[in-house]
Amino acid sequence: HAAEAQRTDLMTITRHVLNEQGRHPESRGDFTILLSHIVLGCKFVASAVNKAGLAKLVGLAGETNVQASTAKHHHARAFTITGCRSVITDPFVAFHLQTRGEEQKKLDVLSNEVFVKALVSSGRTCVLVSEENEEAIFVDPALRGKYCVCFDPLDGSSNIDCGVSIGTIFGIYMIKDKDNVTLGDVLQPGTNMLAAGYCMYGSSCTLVLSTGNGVNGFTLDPSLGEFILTHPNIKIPKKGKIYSVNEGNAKNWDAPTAKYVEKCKYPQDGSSPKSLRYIGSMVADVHRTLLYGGIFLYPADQKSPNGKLRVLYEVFPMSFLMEQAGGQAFTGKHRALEHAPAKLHDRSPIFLGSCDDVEEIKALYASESSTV
Ligand code: P6P
Repeated sequence: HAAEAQRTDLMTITRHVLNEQGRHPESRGDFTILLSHIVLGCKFVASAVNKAGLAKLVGLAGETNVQASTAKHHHARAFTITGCRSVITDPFVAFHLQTRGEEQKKLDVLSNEVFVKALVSSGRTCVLVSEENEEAIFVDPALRGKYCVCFDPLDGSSNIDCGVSIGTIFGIYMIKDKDNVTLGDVLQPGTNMLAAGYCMYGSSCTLVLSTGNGVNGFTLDPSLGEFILTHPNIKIPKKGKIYSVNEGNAKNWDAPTAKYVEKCKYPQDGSSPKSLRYIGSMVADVHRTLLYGGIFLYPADQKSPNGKLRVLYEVFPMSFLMEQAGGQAFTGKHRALEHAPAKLHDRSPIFLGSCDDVEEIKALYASESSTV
């Protein structure tokens, strides 16, 4: 009977968050409404990604037309969205409007538009930061809510054409005064984040989320169109057997990173070498690290002194999740979440994963700075 009861007791992501919000008596359901719009965006992208091969949506924006030579991605100018609710009430309508007649949009641009419209139409956001938009998006005052969402709508999109898993990454903050929101409200340390998550579009569609009370994983059941709790209370193993880094950058690494990777390959304590697993899509590499343990590194190097990954919508959300799952996240100088970005698309080096593994690289950086 227990198994039967379990099978019919569908713990959807919405129900799970409602339960968690129950712990905050003052909450009026705003967060749950915001999350339901993020979930809708993820369902849309999952469906578009699955259809991509058929609908010729594959590939990046601007790849074929003339401006591609100047900018790989369309960076829309700053814009305020007005009256969004009246125009597009549902991302699916948006999608069909866009594909009917118009030149089909590419997945990265399409995903961004769907998330922006879904977040604005939720009426719970006042400022958005997207990897796809050069400037922050300040929502029309009539539609404003108290949250800021920083997101990468389709991270790893360069992998679309070969079918490697890609994903959406997001972080959520509360804004003190939504009617006077400024860029300063967005450029805050990751320690102020309320919630973070990612949705991985792979062999299955998995949404991993933390609202500050542990990490839970949900898998999309396409027959229901619902994300069902499949990975309750994820905890990353204390130590792992995998290191994940782009070894192609080894020539440019600084000494502590080089020493650490050397230790992974030629351990001096008689332990067996770690395995190297590197997919090149952050969501996929981080998801494997979270479930199997180990360490993911995107270090600084001479080519990119601040590393490659972006603070607001790659480093912060993934660092938040790692800490909530009992792991660590380090920039080479300090705890990743304590960094305060100066600009919207700032980058930061990142070492995240199992507690003991990150501890080792922290010790190497500490000893280097003490000898300098
Ligand atoms: P590299 C994908 O383009 C991305 O932004 C992340 O998803 C991924 O972790 C990283 O870049 C891969 O970078 O330089 O190793 O190809």
